Amino acid sequence: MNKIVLFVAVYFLSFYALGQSPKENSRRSSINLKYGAHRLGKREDLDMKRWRAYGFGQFIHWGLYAIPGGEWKGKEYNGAAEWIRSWEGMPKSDYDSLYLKFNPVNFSPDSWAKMARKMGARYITFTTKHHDGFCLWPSKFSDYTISKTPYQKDIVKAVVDAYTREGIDVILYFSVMDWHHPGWRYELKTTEDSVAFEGFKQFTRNQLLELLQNYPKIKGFWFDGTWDKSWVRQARFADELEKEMRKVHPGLIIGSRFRADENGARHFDSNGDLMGDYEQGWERVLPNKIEDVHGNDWDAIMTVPENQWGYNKFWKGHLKTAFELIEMTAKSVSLGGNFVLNFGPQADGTIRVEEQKLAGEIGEWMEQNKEAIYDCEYAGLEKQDWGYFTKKRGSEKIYMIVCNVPLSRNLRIKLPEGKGFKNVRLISRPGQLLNSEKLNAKEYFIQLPQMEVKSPIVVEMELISKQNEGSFEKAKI
Ligand code: FHN
Repeated sequence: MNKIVLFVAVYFLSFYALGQSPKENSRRSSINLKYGAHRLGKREDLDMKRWRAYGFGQFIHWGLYAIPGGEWKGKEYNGAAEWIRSWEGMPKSDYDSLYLKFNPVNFSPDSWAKMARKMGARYITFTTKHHDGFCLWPSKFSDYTISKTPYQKDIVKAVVDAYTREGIDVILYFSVMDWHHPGWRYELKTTEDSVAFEGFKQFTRNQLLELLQNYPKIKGFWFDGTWDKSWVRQARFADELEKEMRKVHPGLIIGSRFRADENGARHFDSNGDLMGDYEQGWERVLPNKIEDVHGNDWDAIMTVPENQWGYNKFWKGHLKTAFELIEMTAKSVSLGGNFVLNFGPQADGTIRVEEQKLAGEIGEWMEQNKEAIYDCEYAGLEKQDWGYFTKKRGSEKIYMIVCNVPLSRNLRIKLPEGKGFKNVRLISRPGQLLNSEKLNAKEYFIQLPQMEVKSPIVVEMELISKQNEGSFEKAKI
């Protein structure tokens, strides 16, 4: 008996000393990695808690690609507008001279930030440099920057300052892949390639440290363009650089797209552990169930058309409606993630009317219903066909974001053993309690009143332990 007690104590103490839970540790132990995940489980510091609570954010892709907007000399490019430089229909020299024409005289960072705040965004991810290598800040390490344009002014600074003033946190997007830098390679095949790429690595480090120094208010980096073989083989360099950035900017948030481990595994290391502070792979697609996110933090980024990030004058195919985007936001939060909606401003600095309209419609809904999105998490309740449950962190408050109102107006809910609920009401009519009906030991109907439904409606309630079930209201609307 004593031996068993001793064994159990040593077993658990060993994990405690390593700062890992038994489950996490057993996954970790399979392969010994030098450049794998730096941490197991979620970050629990204040910066990360703040990130986790955002719920909804804005992405902005802006750069030289906004000038052609998906078209060059009367010909239409069928890919994503920000990739037009890679198209044979546009000579590289034409693209590389666009900076001479970049002069966004109507750019008003305050209007952008105000629009984002009214839309309900709590953070922005902003492109400092996309794959074309053009820098929207006056980088000391490049000759291809905003200061060489007729506009000249530092756009990154203007965005960081304006959004911060509006209470919106800023994350900087940075593409490691850089088509402009002479040292960039997709693959390192020769010694000459490796030498050139060493120069590129130092350039990348310099630019990242420069961004941290210039814009100390930022909360994190959103990395992109990290999938090519050349970068995937830089496990040690990227690992050290990540540590260096975190050291100079404590609290910095970095997603899972920055680096690969020594075996080339990306996002998740060779042991299946997340590399970075949150999973950054949900691009234009959302998880469907809580198991899909493996207990990690995550965000999902979404375009309005199928796949256009930078400004595209044509915007073909299905354009997502405000209703669809609100539903995606609700779904993301219900599965413990943040939802981030992309905007592609025009070359003159204005935001297209379709995006302004969407922002207005989403904002109207957010104004009324933000309580069900901000600081909310996975509710632990079985999903129902009418929509999504969210739960206010650290409380028993549950929200039902109803995207499909049943013809019967009865919303089915299923609660865990021993749980009941009270104070059920529409967020939009806090003074009126809703009727409910018990179906069996765990299931209930919440009855919606007759009402016009133009966008998702939100019902709130408090979960209680079953012994208090007597306090169940059956009130008339
Ligand atoms: O190639 C880019 C694309 O242009 C866009 O920036 C998206 C946004 O996440 N990232 C890359 C594709 O994954």
